[in-house]
Amino acid sequence: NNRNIMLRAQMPHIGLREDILRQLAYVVGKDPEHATLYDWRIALSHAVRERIVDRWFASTRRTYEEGAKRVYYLSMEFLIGRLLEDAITNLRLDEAAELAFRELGIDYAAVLLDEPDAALGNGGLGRLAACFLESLSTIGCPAYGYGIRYEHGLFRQSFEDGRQVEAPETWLLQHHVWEFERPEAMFQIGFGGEVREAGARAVWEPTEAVFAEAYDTPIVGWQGRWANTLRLWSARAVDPFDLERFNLGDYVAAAAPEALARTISRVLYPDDTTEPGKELRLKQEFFFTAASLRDILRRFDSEYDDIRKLPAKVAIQLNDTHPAIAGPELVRLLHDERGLEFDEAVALARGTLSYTNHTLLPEALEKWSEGLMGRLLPRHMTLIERIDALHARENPTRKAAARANGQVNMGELSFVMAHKVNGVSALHTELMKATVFEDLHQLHPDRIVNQTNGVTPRRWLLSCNPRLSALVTEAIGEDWVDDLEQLARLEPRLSDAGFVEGFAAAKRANKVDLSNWMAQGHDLLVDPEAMFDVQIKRIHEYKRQHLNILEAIALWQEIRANPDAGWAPRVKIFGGKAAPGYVFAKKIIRLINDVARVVNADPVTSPHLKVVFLPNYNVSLAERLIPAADLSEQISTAGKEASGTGNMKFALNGALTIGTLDGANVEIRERVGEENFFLFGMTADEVVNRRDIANHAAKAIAADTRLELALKAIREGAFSPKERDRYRDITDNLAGPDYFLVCSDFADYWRAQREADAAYRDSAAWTRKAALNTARSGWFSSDRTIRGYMGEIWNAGSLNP
Ligand code: 26Y
Repeated sequence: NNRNIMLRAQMPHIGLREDILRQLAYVVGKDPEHATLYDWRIALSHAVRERIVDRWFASTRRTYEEGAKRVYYLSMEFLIGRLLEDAITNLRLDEAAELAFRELGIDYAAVLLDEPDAALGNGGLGRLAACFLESLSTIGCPAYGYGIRYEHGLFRQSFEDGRQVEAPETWLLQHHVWEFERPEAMFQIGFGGEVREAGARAVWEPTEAVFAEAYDTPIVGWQGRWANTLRLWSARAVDPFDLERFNLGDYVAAAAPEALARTISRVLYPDDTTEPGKELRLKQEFFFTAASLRDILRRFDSEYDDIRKLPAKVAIQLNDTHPAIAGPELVRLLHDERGLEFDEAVALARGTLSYTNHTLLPEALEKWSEGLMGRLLPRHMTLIERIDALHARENPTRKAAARANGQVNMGELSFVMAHKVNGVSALHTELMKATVFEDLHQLHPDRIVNQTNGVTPRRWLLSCNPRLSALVTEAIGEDWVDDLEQLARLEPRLSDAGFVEGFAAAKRANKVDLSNWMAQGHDLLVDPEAMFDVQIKRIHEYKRQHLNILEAIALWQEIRANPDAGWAPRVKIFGGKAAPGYVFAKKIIRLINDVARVVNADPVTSPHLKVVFLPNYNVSLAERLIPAADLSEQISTAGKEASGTGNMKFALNGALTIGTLDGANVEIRERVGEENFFLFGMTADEVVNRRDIANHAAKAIAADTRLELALKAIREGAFSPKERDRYRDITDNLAGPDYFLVCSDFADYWRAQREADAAYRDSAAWTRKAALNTARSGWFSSDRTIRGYMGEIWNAGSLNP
């Protein structure tokens, strides 16, 4: 048996088919004749999971043996998507699995597609956390992700009459194969109550409590060399059942305690910018942060007996301010519960904690009212005050404080409690220093560092784009998979006609696949020869999907006026969800759908222009769209997109970017070369100045007939004939305040789009530019990002053999 385990570790494909059949029988309880796709998927998943577990144990053992520092990534969101294909890719089981299912006469691709996405995140921040987990395992850095096991992830989106309709997401209805329940890892988390002073210390006596129960998912890195753990917390009642009530016949009330407790981990907040200010959200934040810290200290105690070693052995990364309560909570654990002096407790906490900022948008910076926080976390309120006082003593010139004007500013708190604070792109980091954290940066000039985001090449090239991956591997070998800068070696191959043709053929085949999928699933006929122009991301005014659709309208009008001008055919593809309460964003969705209906039905323009909004954009849809994209829309108002990570995925897969100088676009353009990037729009500085110009939007409209006509068409009901003023909010906003400067950037966007058209007509030159994007995107691997955090923030090492 030991020999079998060893063999399997070295050659995981051995016996895969037999194992699938064994799992099907003994775990799923089906024979092959009666197995559904679901049954096959569960059987395959178990067969794959078995092959991870031994490595997982081995990784943990190594970490203990070496006394290595551990990294803890605390995040409210982990947007992992499907897990099965990722595990199969990283264990290099893809060929074996394909073969096994061919022999079994089962459609392997369909088995993979049967898995629901784990959508435990909203967008960029959550997806970044997922890429980081995978890179941490690939690098072999001992690490844990800590988050919440939401029963319902991000809502499912459909369209009714062009409008977004939300339905609950139910990924846990089916058996979730990847998690291990850990009833033994259970902590009681309190809320509310009183604080009793006991000498210099205090004792917090909460009135309300829930259990946090752990569920572990192994995350295996490239080639299975290492596996880390994602530990998600689920809430359950301390006293789950009211027997007395039950015996009295009140069955609903009897079950109430359990239902109430479970609401804490019931659902992911679907908002990614407007701070909800809801008690339940604050409860979620404290719930998972407090449980994680208790778990971290328990593990630390099992190995070390001197708490002063904490910063040397533990690094805790706060993914935005959502777990910021970790600062005061860790101080409470060290000071109140372990008896350290307050100042020392703060110093140890600060040495352990670091904080990533993901946004400068004022509405997304978390602030909690003192009233709410004081009621829910009375001890933490006092500790925050003392942290402020201590910081003010250390820095007499400090202007602001975390606790001010009846609110707790979680950004200020996180900054003060962290030894490093990082931005997620070079531009964003500089803007942090100059704006939100200006004061604190002056006091602590070494604290803010930059770690430009990255994406995992395993998911975002190797597995989502097998055609391009095969071509790359054929050209330069497969070392690129965990050393992405190797892609630079493709550049000399650009003089090789065979390679360039192969590149074009891969893109073309990906586009044919996507066209077929759209024809089957969505009844949409598009020409794979056309340029696939893709904007996929959350719907937001600052991301400016409305700029894109305005350009589509203007283009439609211009083609109608002049159908024979030799237009480069285009398919504009949109995808993305709006926060359910974000009325303006939902209007943008409806406008795009209305425009699509009118434009796609126009026989004059339809050979040249199609507009498509695909519903329910998620990680899996991104994996389908990105490999088939020609043009990547990264058109946010400069200064507003902290980094972007979709922009990197597109460039890596050989799409050209049309974009502003915002977030990581700046760094992408520097690397891929300005001649391979369609730049437009104002810079972040120009944006700020432009807003000071009176009637800036009206002036831009008056200066641009195309823009004027496009807005006029919307206003006159060209896309909503039965309800002419349906888009009044949008047209009024754009003609008036236009805070995101859609109008002011329109003319230059139009110019850049026409340059893209011209470039696309020269298909050989286009392919060359596309291939250069791939060859020069190696730096955007999340492996590079994680190495940056390890060296400059965590002081942590790798244990990979
Ligand atoms: C407080 C709550 C309402 C909230 C919840 C989620 C606030 C923000 C978020 C999510 C923010 C987010 O996804 N930010 C994105 O992070 C990416 C990773 O760093 C960046 O690439 C992207 O520019 C940024 O918008």
